[in-house]
Amino acid sequence: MTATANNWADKIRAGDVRAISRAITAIENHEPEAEEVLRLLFPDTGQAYLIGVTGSPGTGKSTLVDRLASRYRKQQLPVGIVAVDPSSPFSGGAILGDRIRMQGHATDSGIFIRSMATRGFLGGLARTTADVALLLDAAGKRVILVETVGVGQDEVDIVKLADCTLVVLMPGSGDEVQAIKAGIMEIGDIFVLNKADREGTDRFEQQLTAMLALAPERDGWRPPVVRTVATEDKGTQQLAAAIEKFRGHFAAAAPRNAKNVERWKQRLLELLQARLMERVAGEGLGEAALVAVANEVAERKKDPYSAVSEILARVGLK
Ligand SMILES: Nc1nc2c(ncn2[C@@H]2O[C@H](COP(=O)(O)OP(=O)(O)OP(=O)(O)O)[C@@H](O)[C@H]2O)c(=O)[nH]1
Ligand SMILES: [Mg+2]
Repeated sequence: MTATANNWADKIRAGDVRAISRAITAIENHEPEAEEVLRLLFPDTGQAYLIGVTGSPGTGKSTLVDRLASRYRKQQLPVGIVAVDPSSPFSGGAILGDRIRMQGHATDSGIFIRSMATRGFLGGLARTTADVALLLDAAGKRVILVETVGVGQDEVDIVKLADCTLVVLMPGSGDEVQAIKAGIMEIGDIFVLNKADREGTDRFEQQLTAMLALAPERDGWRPPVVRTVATEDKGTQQLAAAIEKFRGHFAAAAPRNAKNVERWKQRLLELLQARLMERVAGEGLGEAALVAVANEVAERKKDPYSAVSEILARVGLK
């Protein structure tokens, strides 16, 4: 380990905002230094509670995150917020809006806010988010809120990292219960019915509750529905209480360990895959070379099994 990495890690542990920001950029760009720093910091992780917040665009996720963050700050808990927007390659309007809304926290050093909009060129936004969460954990954040727009597999993978996942819904505007993607329903530990000031809230809640009643309990937990009006800070106390209840429900060592082991198993597989792909790419098998091989296979000039064996042989694996 280099002195620079050690120094950098020390600053992160101390919560130095610039050191944290630089490390996140390094993680996003897959710089080798990022891994070095993460390795040093890993023993300091495992303290933070990670809350995933997902839902369709505009349902009020950022407003809710902002409200929850304020609550945790009142309890003196250091908070990290990561807003992931996989749909836009650059920081888009929505994220800028988030920044402005979260200005209320701008002078509070106990809160760290970062938006991530870019996919690393080697893919793996979920992996990047997981590493950023570890970093914030090592930096002393005790609650980490990760906001992501729940549409694709990437987002589902991101919330899989979370200790507790909130699915944010709102009445009306086509967000009808029937239209909600099954994948999103399955990942919710708590369902937040935000914009409960709107018409159709009662009917929506009835439908949602009926639908959730059909789903099997998970380890004795039945996901509750919590009504909120985030803009007026209504129901957010009940939401924080529901999160605490969920946390308590899974606080017993055995299920928590099982969940952790399962999560690390998945992450190890992802890392292995990523590492392997990086090595393969390093051996000159980039996109173009891969297409060339795929062409040969498509034209039946080569079988796919031999093709993969040849690729593995290039990186010294049989
Ligand atoms: N009426 C009403 N409006 C709300 C409520 N919560 C949020 N809003 C408004 O809904 C709009 C979207 O809120 P955001 O918090 O940005 O929603 P979001 O889910 O983070 O949006 P994206 O990140 O773009 O997907 C804003 O104009 C909010 O002021 C609510 O409870 N009631
Ligand atoms: Mg948002």
